[in-house]
This record gives sequence, structure tokens and C-alpha cells, in this order.
Amino acid sequence: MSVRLEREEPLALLVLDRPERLNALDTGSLRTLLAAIRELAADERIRVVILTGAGDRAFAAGADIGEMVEKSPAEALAFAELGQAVCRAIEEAPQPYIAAVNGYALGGGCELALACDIRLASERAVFAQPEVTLGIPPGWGGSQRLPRVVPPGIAGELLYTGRRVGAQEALRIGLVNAVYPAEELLERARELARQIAANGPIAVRLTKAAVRFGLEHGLEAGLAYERQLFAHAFTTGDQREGMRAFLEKRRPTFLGR
Ligand code: DAK
Repeated sequence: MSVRLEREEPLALLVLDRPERLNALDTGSLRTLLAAIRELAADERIRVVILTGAGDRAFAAGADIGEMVEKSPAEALAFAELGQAVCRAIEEAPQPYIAAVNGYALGGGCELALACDIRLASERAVFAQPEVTLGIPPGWGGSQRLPRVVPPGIAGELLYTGRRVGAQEALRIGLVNAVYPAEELLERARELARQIAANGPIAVRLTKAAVRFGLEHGLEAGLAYERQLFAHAFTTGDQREGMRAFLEKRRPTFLGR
């Protein structure tokens, strides 16, 4: 099994599980991952997803170089489409995704983490887009998402050199939100996920949709979309419950409708 799906409702963990290859992503892993992301997207009981790597060495050491080496251009296109579809499915999923990066996140591994909404790192995390050192450009969105996550000049330097970035540098450039000792990483990710999951589930989904839409379509379109989603929230019981609970000085009980 190259990808494990573990349900801890209201959370789910997706674990890249091919430690003997440092969780390198081959076609089989990508297909399994895509199916799991789609399954979770349809499951309203799951409010937040944590994506991490099995073992203590890697999140994912990239696309599987052994599989890629002899690909024809047409096969390379199909492989890029599959990797991009996985990253897009994470962005389009209703749940926020937290990448818990516990070691190498190289190439496609870094690109997967970039597609997540939030990145947490262990002290051992190492990020890079080393594609140019292999004679290829990034193929799963690194050239597009890295400059949207860190300043474009920093992204350019990392993309053109393939240089590796350790956890502290990743924190400094805004590539990750926080760095924790390796043994604490998953629990810290769960804590953050539970904090998100305690909020109104519809509100969190609408907020992710608004953030993603605005990043892709610009401020004016994003604001128009935001106000529609805001108005939509007033058709839900959760809006009444959240506001009444505040006025009545009690904790809200959100039902997700
Ligand atoms: N693919 C396949 N196998 C990998 C791998 C990878 N990316 N990374 C590691 N492995 C394998 C190693 O070959 C080794 O296998 P055995 O020799 O034991 O059979 C095993 O995992 C353990 O790795 P090492 O022995 O090398 O461990 P070290 O601690 O010495 O080094 C390392 C760890 C992560 C620094 C090193 O393994 C390494 O440099 N790995 C390659 C990292 C890398 O360059 N990753 C980026 C891959 S490129 C596109 C589609 C996709 C992409 C781009 C374009 N299109 C179709 C357009 C994406 C590209 C990438 O992700």
C-alpha cells in the first residue's frame, strides 16, 4: 500500500507510505492518493486532512525518478497531468489540508506540500525543487505555486538553483508556518486540525473556497465571490447558532447545516 488513509473523525490522515523509496511518488501512489482525496472530499464528516510521510526520513523525495527516466514526451505529459490533478484536487477539496513535512520534501514532494493550505515542518524537514539538476523543469505546479507562497525572487532562486532549504530557512521565508521537534510534529498538526474542526464546518469550507478563488481570480472577483458566500452562510442554522451562542455566552454547537 503506497498511500494510507486513516480516519480520526473529524480529521483524516493521508500517509505517503513507501519509506524504502523515501515515499517517492510513482503512478500507482498518485492514483491511490487522488482516489483518497476524492473520497474524503465527498465525506462531510471529515473537516480537516493532514498529509504526511511514513517513516522518519521523508515527506516525499519527489516523483519516482526510476519511473520517469525512460518516459517519452507523451508519457511525461500524462505523468505531469496526473501529478497536477492530485495537487489541484487538494486545492479544490472542501477541507483545509495541512502538510506535516517530516523530512525530505523534494520536487514533487515539495509541490504536494505547496498545494496544501498550511505547511508545518519538523526540524528535519528539507525542501527543494531540484528538477533543474535532473534536466527538467518542475511538472506538478512548482513553478506556479512556489512564487505564490514565498516572494517571487526567493522562489526564482530556489527554482533555478535547485538549492535545498532546511526547516529554519523555510520558516524564515514563509514556506512553512511553524517548526517542531520531529516527535511532536504530528500531534501539533492534529491540534491545529482540531482547532479548525471546532469551527462552523460550512464557514470553514466557504472560507477555503473564497481564499482559493481570490488567489486565482484576483481581488475584485474574489470580493464578489466572498460576499455571495457570506450571504449564503445566512441560509444556514450554523450562522444563527454561532451568533446566538456568542450572545448567550456559551459554546456553539455547529451541526454543519
Ligand atoms: N525516485 C526514486 N527513488 C528514490 C527517490 C526518487 N525521487 N529518492 C530516493 N529514492 C530511493 C533511492 O534511490 C534509494 O533506493 P535504493 O538505492 O535503496 O534502492 C532509496 O530511495 C533511499 O535513498 P538514498 O539511498 O539516496 O538516501 P540518501 O539519504 O543517501 O539520500 C536523498 C536521500 C533524498 C537526498 C536522495 O535520495 C535524493 O537526492 N533523491 C532524489 C531527490 C530528487 O531529486 N527528487 C526530485 C525528483 S524530480 C514532470 C513530472 C514530475 C516532475 C517534474 C516534471 N513532468 C512529467 C514534466 C517532478 C519531478 C521530481 O519530483
